[in-house]
Amino acid sequence: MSQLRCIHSLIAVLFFTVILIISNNGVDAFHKVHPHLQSVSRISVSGKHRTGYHFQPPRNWINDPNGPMHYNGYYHLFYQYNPKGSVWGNIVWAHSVSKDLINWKALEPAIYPSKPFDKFGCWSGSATIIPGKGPVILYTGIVDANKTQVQCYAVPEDLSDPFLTKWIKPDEYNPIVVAGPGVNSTDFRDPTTAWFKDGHWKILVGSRRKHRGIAYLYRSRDFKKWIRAKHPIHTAAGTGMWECPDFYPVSMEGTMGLDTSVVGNHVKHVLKNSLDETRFEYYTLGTYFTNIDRYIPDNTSVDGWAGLRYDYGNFYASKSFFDPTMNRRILWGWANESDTKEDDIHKGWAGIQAIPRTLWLDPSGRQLVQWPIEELNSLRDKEVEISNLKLAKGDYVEVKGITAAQADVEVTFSFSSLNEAEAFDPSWVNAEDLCGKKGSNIQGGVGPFGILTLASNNLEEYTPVFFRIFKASNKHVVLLCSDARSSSLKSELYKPSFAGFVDVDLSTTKKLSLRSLIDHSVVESFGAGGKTNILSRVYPELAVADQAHLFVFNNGTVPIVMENLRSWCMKSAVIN
Ligand code: DQQ
Repeated sequence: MSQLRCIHSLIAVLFFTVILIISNNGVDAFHKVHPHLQSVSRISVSGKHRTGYHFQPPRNWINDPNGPMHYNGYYHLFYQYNPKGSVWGNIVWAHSVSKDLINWKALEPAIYPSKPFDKFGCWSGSATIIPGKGPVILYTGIVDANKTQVQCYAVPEDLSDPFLTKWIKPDEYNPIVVAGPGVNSTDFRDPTTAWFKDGHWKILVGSRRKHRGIAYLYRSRDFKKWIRAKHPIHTAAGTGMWECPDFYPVSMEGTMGLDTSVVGNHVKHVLKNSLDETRFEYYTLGTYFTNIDRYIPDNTSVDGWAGLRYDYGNFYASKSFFDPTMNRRILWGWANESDTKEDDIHKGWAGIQAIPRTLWLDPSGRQLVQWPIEELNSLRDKEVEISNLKLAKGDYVEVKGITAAQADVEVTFSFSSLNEAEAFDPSWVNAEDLCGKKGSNIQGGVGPFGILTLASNNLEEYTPVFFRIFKASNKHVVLLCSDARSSSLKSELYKPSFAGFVDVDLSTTKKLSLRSLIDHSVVESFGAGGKTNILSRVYPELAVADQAHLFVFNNGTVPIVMENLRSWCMKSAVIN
């Protein structure tokens, strides 16, 4: 009997391990740790796949954007950085400043291990600007080799320095928060930007209890003494460790962003968490009940692994901030790698940041919408425009005259009828699986149609970004794919068939738009005006530099009209 129980437990353990491995997005939970490689630095850095206008430092490993903010005329981007090598490790807060969020000047690291409470690492966190006083950074300090985590604060040494180059960690009150009884001290990190309500500053800290994701709430009157609230602001079963929580209001009308402290009937709140177990993020929209300091997601928001994502591709540990100069909320995300650690060591760098995106609530109230910040347009150079091009079944048309490896493409497609749309099987709940089944070469009814980015001369390599429309019992289902499977001749890369469903009503308009920011090893796409977005990191062997091409295509039986395509060669940003 006991033997049987033993076998059952073994099977159960095996089953859950397999589920975890499968669901783990092809990467290990937490950052892959390779102690012997952490301080291996290359003398030369490979430029082959380096980006022209996506943020990346001259060399080495980067991950999460930290505490972005605008202060006294400058945008500040801090980010997790390994100064000694191109795998994760030796983490400091690197620091760059910018006037326009596109061109960046690097400064010395703002925060690095220097105190007993952060001797083993300075991990992610956020900035808060205290009215009349200036910015404060909250970050996670790693205290010991067991990775015990505490929350710490740092302030600028000299507020009159426009770059805020040096940051100090006052001994008084640091660390400001330690995991109390019942809190998992090795999964307790990434404090949010604080908001102010009823005489208190409030922050969230990500954590977990067993497999339940948790956002603990802390309150403070003076930003120094912090007390944990009786209840977390929110938790969700089965989601694992919540990294980099982000919590902020969005206006129920219009596209303007709001300061993090705004509450009221005219706003909804967003809670985003980065899931350590899947390395994907999800967010919910809901109501923040300030009287009890609880957040309750709307019943239209799935609160779990299958929830809404900012981005259905390589996009993680994101963080938003309110930009008062243009009254907008801006989202930054880390675009993690798809190549191998051997490649990262060889090329001397790993990781980039996505293009900052403005974000607002869709009029439906069911989801957010994102769009690249308008400053990006300043890099647009030579333009090619094509209008009213009919794409019959099997047509592939090259868009000539642009630098296809470094471009910005905006295109609108229309279709006269949806009658021939393929039937949708309700069991197709996973968009990525569906895209894997119905790739760009599999003929459909309405679609697949879209663009082939980073395509080599004879189409040995290409990253297709395309729509496919299905007919369900009472509506049409739109799928957006960014399929990396054919992106490179190299086999050992992570090449998923990234995809997301697009919540659009095709009964009123028979059009779909797509924008793709192509940048050597990145294809960052925005479907239907930013409703469904997918960033793919790809490493073509042949489709590089001037050997890369761009096509539009249709592989559905219904002819598609490409109403308009505008494509720009993109200048490189100045990032040092
Ligand atoms: N990266 C940081 C952590 C965070 C994780 C460490 C997310 O603070 O939880 O580099 O990528």
